[in-house]
Amino acid sequence: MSLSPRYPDTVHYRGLNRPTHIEATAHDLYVEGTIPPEIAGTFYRAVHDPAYVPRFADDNILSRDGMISMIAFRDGRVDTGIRYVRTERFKAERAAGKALFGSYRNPFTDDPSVAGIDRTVANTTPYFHAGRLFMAKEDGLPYQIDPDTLETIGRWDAAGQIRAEALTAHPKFDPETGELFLFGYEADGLASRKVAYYVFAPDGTITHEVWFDAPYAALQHDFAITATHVLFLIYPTIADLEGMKAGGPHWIHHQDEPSWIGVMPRHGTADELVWIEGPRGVHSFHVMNAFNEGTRIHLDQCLFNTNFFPFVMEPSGIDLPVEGALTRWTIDLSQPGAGISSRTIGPFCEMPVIAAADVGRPYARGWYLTVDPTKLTMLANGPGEVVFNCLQRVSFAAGEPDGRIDTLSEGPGLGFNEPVHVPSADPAHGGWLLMMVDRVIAAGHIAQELWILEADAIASGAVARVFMPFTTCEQVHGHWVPHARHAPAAPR
Ligand code: V55
Ligand code: FE
Repeated sequence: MSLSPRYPDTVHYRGLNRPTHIEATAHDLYVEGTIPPEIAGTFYRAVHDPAYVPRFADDNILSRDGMISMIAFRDGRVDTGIRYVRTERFKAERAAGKALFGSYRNPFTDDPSVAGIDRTVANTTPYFHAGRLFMAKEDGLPYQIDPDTLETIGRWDAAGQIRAEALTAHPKFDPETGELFLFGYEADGLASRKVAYYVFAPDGTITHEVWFDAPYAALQHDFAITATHVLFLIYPTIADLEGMKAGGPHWIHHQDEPSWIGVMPRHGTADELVWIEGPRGVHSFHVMNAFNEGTRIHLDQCLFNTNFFPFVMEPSGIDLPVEGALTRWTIDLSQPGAGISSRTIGPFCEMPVIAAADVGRPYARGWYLTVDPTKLTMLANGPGEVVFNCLQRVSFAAGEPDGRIDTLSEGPGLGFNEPVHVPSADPAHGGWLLMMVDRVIAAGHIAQELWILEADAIASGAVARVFMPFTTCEQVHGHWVPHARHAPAAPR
């Protein structure tokens, strides 16, 4: 560890990871093609852009300060805006004019002056519930954001009702009840096994709270709901408190430890929670969906043979070729001792997306990003040099993969970000995908376009493209908020 005077020359700060610090708005953007009139709402995006040179040159992308980006559609007009989330951390560093917080999720590397100040950078997912827009990261509580101006309202603990120190950046919304499901891990302190689980009514009031211990202090990035149950997903990327105290990383991946599913009725109690053991060493960041079939529960996820982040593999002493696939795990609530059965249902994938109406239910379609190795671009938009340049759609008939995979693959020179699905009012139409596309226009220079695709005809390409007037850093996750859920303020 050495103090770093300028942005490190690593993949975490190069290419699309080169800091921009842009805060801007632009109205009535230039559009090629025709925007379907039923696309009426706002695509909120989480972007990460470090405001200051990191204290340590080996820091990684997950530490970068969160920005909230919006692309608002109204009457065929498109507006955009982006602002930093004014986290407690951002405000302290802006006042000092330099980074005060140290490495990713290691408070022992911080300047002593910031002890006790909220460490989260709120850089992972925007979400909207009960009239409130949030920006979340799994190491802290979310920050509430004004959905029209993108100004930060502040750290949100539901007026003191949330006692957990952190909440997931992968909220689940039930399409029928309107409930919001959240959990937090390391919920009562650094490297703790405590998990807190909350259910919120459509009006935002907390209706259910459960605390329990996980088998170990795992990186629980995502989780799942079905129509009846909640699934807590434990893969063996485990917090290392002693290593952190020595200035090392938060996470060590344990290739020899089992994975686990904790399954509980949605409104159940800790003594109804059942732990089912799964394969050793595997890891997943993202769930596509989960659903019931009789007493069985299926969980579809982007599963890998290890934690693919190089900054997790290296300190863990893991030197494996990374392999992944869309994988279905099945458990049977009538035979929890039978464990987890696993099978491949699709190719190597990340950033899975489904229609909001399908969450927790049997479903027919999903989308995800992958890599077309014949059209590679070295754009450095993630933890590696290679970008996602391929969008695919899988489909299921009576729950089984139907063998059809649609593909939109572009490049070299183009990179795809996680799309959002926008439903159509026409039940015979599969809706739309909105996807930010990065395009290399000269060495070291990138422009961005928002592509609008027919969700069931992605191979046909964009029906409209919105040319973005400025380039932002990389998007993480996004969220679509239709006008029916938030009536936007009049144009500014
Ligand atoms: C991930 C992303 C995060 C994080 C932990 O994609 C895991 C995985 C952008 O922040 O804090
Ligand atoms: Fe995620």
